[in-house]
Amino acid sequence: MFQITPTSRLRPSPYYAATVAAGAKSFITYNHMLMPTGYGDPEGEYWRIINGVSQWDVAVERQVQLKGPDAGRLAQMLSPRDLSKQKTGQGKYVALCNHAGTLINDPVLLKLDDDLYWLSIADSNILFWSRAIAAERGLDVEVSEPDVSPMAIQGPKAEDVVASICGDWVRELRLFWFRRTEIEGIPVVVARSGWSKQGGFELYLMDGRKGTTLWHLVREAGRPYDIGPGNPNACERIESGLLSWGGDTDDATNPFEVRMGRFVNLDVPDDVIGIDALRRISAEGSRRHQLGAVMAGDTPIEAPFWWLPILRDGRRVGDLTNFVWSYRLKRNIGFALVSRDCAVGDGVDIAHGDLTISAELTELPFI
Ligand code: THG
Repeated sequence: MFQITPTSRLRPSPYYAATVAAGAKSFITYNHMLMPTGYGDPEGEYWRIINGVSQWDVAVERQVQLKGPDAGRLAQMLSPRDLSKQKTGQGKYVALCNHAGTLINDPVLLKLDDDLYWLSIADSNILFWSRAIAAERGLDVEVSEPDVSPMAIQGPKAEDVVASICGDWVRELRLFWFRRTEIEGIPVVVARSGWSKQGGFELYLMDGRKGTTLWHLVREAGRPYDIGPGNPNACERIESGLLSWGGDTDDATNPFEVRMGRFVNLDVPDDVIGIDALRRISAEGSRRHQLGAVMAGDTPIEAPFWWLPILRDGRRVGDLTNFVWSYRLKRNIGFALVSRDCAVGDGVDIAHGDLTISAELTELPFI
């Protein structure tokens, strides 16, 4: 095998040394960084998220900081979700769209103060995008990437672990809400969030020199709960219907196509980027929608590298944008991005190399 060298082009996470020491076996690139994607026991790592508690290096979820008198105006221009009632200490899952209404990222937006916001981004360059929009609109706001690196603690026992570190107040946090605090002198933001439906928290480390210290602190606090290393888990997130921007979306996907219509408010101000296009798409109805696909057969099929064609009655109707063997459903399942006239219950065929796999379209989430 070859070796990959972390450099400024492939920036190491503050938790890099700790995850390598914990036995990280594979990585992906995301926002020009490396993220661990496995520690050698895929099924054990999955059940730990479902039944226990798991510790993830998600420093690749970079923050784009908006700071200054126009920070709130810029945040609203960037997102077609109504932010007028967002409180300090509240996060919101938002769609970022371009002028054509195409989804270009799906971050969590944290409001730290009236003049301070973080966009906790998926894998596309929102730093450049936000700076360009701020400059073109003549806004009084500074856009930067701060030294902030999230670690996720996910699973039904995550609350006990984080409460043992931070105190019982974390039990009262509502979904996506957060508070700034310190853990043994290390500045962090503690949020109830994370890319699983098993419950959990994210610690946004605000001092990149303290990655190893924070990792070990969480590992020690988690020991009574049998915490172990893990990562954003493909099986859990597909079962739970969570979107992976850039994985389940292409260069023409709008929010309505991928179940994000509930995060688009058509009556936001006219200066919100893409809102004209989104109003038109909403009125006309979008071309595609996202359903589940449950494949025939009860043994694992090797997952593909890229989207697979979906056919109905021999005609191409869309793509399977991911798939995985579900440990809970004991079926191969995936997301189908298919034309509007496809419906739950339809039988389809999936072209997977030399295989043709029959499947049934279903509602999302699967579980
Ligand atoms: N945490 C943080 N930053 C992130 C992610 C994260 N940045 C990148 C990526 N993940 C952003 N994408 C998502 C996608 C889905 C959810 C969160 C971030 C999510 N969705 C729930 C759902 O769809 O059911 C809840 C949405 C809601 O009801 O508001 O949680 O994970 N820091």
